[in-house]
Amino acid sequence: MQSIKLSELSHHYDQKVVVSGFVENIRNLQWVQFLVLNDGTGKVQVTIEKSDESNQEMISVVNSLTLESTVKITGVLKENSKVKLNGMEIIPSILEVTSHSEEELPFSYRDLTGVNFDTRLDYRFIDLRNEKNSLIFKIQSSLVQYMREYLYQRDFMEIHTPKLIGTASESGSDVFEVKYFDRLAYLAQSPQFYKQMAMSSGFNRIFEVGPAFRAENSNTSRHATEYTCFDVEFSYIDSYYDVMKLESEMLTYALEKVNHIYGERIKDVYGVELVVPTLPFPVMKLCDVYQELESRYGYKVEESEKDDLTTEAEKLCHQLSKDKFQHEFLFVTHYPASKRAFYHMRDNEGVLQGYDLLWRGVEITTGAQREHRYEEITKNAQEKGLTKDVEFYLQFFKYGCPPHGGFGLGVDRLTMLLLGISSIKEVQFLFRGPNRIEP
Ligand code: AMO
Repeated sequence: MQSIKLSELSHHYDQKVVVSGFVENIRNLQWVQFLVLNDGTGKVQVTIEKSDESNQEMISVVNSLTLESTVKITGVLKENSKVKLNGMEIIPSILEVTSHSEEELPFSYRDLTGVNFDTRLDYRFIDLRNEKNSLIFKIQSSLVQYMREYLYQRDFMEIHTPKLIGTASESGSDVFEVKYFDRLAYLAQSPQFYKQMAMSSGFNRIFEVGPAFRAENSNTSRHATEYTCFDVEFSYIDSYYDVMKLESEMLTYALEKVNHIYGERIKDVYGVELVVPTLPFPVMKLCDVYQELESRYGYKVEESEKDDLTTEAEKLCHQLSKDKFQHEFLFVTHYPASKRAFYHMRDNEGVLQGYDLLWRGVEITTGAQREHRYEEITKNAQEKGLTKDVEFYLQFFKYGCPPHGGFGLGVDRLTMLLLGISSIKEVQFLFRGPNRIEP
């Protein structure tokens, strides 16, 4: 018999059941032994009467059983209003210890207050047994599922591009080198070039959810050296407004679904209200953002810093967006072309056809219409001093390539903001940063 999920036990009263899980609690009393089993979906009490002759073998097993061992139990499920845990218990006939846990855990994962954060990361597999921590990944999985679902419904196809590449994909400085037989290779910073290649392959609408590697030696709350990027690219667009529209609709769709399933729990467990955004998301030009930050909140920066959002300006954008638009998201456009990637399209006046999307004061996305005309993209690459490295990429535009655009959305940052968690380290399954590459 297969183990059934503890969350579904209530359909099986007075039936023989097989259940498996971690031993969360053991009470060894004079006349009876109680175990609490936890399988990640729920918990159940197992009751072993000591007076029953046929239980003697099980009783001796429980006598030496340690917390956090895993067991498989066959028994009958009984309703019992005296049992505090869901008013039910299992009366077992077979108890099998499937793994033995050491007596002492490195820390108690049920109450993490005061536990050193690095110790938690060293023993992340134990840290993730904490319900609040494992819930992060259930919610993240649901969020990504619904973003995928939105795209599948619109004829997008998921592709998988290589992460071992011959040349740097974004900027040369932040790239990890790896020894590749007798030459060097690099870890992909983004699937940028390949998702555009898919457009010139006639794929029309693609996305990819995969790792991106950044050799940024910065210890901030929102940077990791490896993170998960949700990348989208699609053809036959008229402008970058089509890209912003698709992204905002996708996010709204997914957040609405997540709210339906997890909204209450997010509020209870993380103390954060999930506000399903309204469409369309507000849009502001970069120069207007700075102007309003100054006039509304007295925030001033040097002219030379105004070609991008400072971290402080990003944070203030949360307030600005709420005050001005009653919205948590904000698209920022009209960045100076000189500061952005060469593959972003510029219009006839040189205005960059790209954007950043901020949520709750943090950048979660860069997106753009791409330059798809061979002569133009070659000129842009030359202006940035890129030629040899991007030669293979420029070829993609030589034999016909539809106008297209897309975006890259950081899944880790999105999760962090959704749950109001202040550090990216908490929302990565295993954080990767300048000082951490293990376990
Ligand atoms: P960009 O470099 O802005 O754009 O990255 C896209 C998004 O990825 C997330 N992100 C990060 N998350 C965690 N740690 C990091 N070190 C990190 N760096 C970036 C952010 C960011 O907005 N090719 C373009 C996308 C495109 O135009 O389609 C790109 O990679 O959420």
